[in-house]
Amino acid sequence: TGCAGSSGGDGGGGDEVVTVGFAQTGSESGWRSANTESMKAAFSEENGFDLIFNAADNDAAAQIAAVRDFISRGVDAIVIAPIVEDGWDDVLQEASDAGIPVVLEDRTVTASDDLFASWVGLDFKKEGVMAGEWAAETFGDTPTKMVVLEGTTGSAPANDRAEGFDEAIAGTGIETIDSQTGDFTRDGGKTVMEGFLQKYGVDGIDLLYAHNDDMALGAIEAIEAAGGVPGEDIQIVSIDAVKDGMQALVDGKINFIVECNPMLGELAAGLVTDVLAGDEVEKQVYVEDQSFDQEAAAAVIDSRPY
Ligand code: GZL
Ligand code: ZN
Repeated sequence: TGCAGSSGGDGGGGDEVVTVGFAQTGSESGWRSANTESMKAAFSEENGFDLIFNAADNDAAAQIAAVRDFISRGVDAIVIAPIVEDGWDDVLQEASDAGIPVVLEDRTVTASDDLFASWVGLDFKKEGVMAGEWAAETFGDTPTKMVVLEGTTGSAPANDRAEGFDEAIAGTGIETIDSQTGDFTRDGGKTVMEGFLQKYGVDGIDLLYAHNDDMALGAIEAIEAAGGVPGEDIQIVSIDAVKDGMQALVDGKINFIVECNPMLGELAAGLVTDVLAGDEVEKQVYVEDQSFDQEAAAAVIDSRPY
């Protein structure tokens, strides 16, 4: 199996610099900032890389254009965190025709896995199941009105976190009364939650499932502005476990968080190095996630790297 854990190094053999184009989603959340930092640290000059970085501001068309630009510049390898799952077949085929290997990090695509060398990331469906199992254990048969702040429409995490959560709460008293995308941003979470609160009132909502901490943090602002107590009047379960989310958990404003580890840089750089060296690599490299309740968060918050 590919030694995906190997650090950067001179991918092309010898000590020539390896030029890598990295098409990042944008800078939509605290998670994304930590992921970008991890990628830039791994694809560093001292590790033998020349990184061309593009952040597509959550715009799928702009991200595909950035990948086309990398192809025309003849980079040695391309890394992508695909904003959405669909629409990748053509440009990935063009990269393949140009002999440029593609490694996916974080999110996945629906295109055939012949069109990319490897993917490293998290099991989003499992994250949804872990969040849903907490909700099922907490609310059980009690009639519970839930609203959902979905991630970016068409993104793998939004699709899979919804699927996993819904499977885990099947048969419980939890009813989804509304579900809308907040695009993984704080502002998005706040605006959509304001709409939910206008529609149902604080008393009409028992539980919020947010697909990431940034939207949960925006929703907390909206709940407090409406005179509600987040974590009590409306319980909140979220995913990512970034610093601000963990602080809200310690403060009792969020009740449970499933981690989604953004530190994927070393693994991605190892995969690029292996692929360029002609090594066999795993098609999928999964990183483990853990989960936190309020006391577990208090125990680790000072030692968290992001
Ligand atoms: C998940 C990642 C998601 C995070 C969000 O791996 O793609 O995108 O959960 C981020 O915070 O915006
Ligand atoms: Zn190897």
